[in-house]
Amino acid sequence: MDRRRFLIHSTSAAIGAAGFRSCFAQSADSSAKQPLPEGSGASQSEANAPVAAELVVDLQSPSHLIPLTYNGLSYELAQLSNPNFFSGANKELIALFRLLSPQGILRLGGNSSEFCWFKADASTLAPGIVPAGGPVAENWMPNKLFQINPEAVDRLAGFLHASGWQVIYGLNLGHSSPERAVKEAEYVAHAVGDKLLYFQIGNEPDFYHNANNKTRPPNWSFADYLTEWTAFADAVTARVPDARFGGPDVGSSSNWINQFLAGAAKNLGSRLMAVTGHYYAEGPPDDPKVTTKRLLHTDSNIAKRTQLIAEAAAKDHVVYRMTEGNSCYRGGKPGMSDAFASALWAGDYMLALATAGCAGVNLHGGSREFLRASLGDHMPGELVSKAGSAAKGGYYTPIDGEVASGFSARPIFYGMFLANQLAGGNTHAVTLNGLDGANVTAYAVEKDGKLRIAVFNKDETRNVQLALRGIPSQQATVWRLVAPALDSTSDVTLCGSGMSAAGWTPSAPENLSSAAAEGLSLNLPHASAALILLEA
Ligand code: BDP
Repeated sequence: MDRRRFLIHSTSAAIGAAGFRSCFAQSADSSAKQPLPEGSGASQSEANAPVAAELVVDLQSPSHLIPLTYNGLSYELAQLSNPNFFSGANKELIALFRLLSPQGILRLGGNSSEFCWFKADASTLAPGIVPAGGPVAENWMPNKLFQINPEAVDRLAGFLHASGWQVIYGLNLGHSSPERAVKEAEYVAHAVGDKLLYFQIGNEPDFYHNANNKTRPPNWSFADYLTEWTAFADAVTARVPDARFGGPDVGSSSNWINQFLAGAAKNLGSRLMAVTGHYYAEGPPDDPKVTTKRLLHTDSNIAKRTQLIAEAAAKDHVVYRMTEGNSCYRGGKPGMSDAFASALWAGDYMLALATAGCAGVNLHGGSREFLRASLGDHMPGELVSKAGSAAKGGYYTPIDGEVASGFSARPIFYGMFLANQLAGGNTHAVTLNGLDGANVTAYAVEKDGKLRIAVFNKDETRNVQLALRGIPSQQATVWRLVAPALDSTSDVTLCGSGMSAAGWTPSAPENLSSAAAEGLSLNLPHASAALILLEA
């Protein structure tokens, strides 16, 4: 457990909570193996009396808008070394992006962005890179360069126009120069136009001085970083006056975010659009302490810390965005990151951050080739993969596949989709009473004049019966998110249907109604989620 719980100040609390969780002592995978009934549904409820609890929506609570651009994906920048991937011709990938969000944000960065170089013209040569010293096993950064051609950026523009998404484009700070960054930025700004949200410069610079990263010497500090970063940003601005920026894209340090806010906001003024950081809930996958049970136990510090940062950012007229993260760093853990558990985690996590004032979340994924390369050609999840279950992509990727074989939606995609149903709505505070320790969370928004409530029962065994209070309506439609088991890697459905590049149609909406005196009540089986769409 060496790094990357987002927001360093919460690390001790997180470790404390892990200690508490260790009373569930078990091997890395066992928590996910208990089979649940088909659809986690009614027959199980009979065997397992539900916890009678209350969900109260406070319609008078302070409220803020969850932006329509909240939902996002993050990919390695090296993905552009294959110009056929992000291309207007990649219809299946475009269809899945559009399904996930009509207005999402694609962030291109990751470790590989520090090893990408843009071949602006025939005379541009590859940068000389000194390979990280020491044994390969201790180097967790790429050990090769990735060439990006102008053609790949042109095709990226086609992809963005076809999907409706915007891009956060990651420029190489680790092994590049302001001159190279300027040429790349000029080309990207021209080709991508208004689909460019902003540039980021460098990936997880707070890790640069680490022994398994070695992008900078051990004594390299935030002050050194800000000087380098500002030189890049100013050089880009001199040639691309409309360029906007986000940063510092830290791996874990909230101190760096605060210092960046103070330094960069002062230097850049309105050229700075966002402060950014990463969050991996657990890792690495070969650590036996990394379990589904831990993943599903919400770390309340994350929302609190996010709120503090979002509030500080707002004072400087910028937003806070979580630009890269997932359930488990170092490529994810099979049976967890690629399974239904990750759908419940992602939906809950995204809405917890949205409620805390975060402007958006980009969950990381992409081709296995580039995720593996981003980690110095390691993929430790393979060590704990069950025989015959070798994942075709990175274990945590929301969209699996390649241009040649086609693309499919992983379970986590469904959780992201569910969370996105609250985007464009104004938040309302929700209180859950009488849960008796059951692991349930809920979020509400008012969208187009109607209430929408997302409820996650992340408990592995306990069903709940939720009486809905503070709600003006006696009629609702319910979409359920279910799968055979927490470790199911297929057969996930939302409202009775699976999702694919061919689309998604809600085929099993449930009606919820009540006599006026009783009010609405929802039964929510363990290991499932639901979206409640109030009629008025
Ligand atoms: C992040 C890197 C990304 C990796 C990811 C991981 O930015 O390139 O793929 O970790 O560990 O820190 O899975």
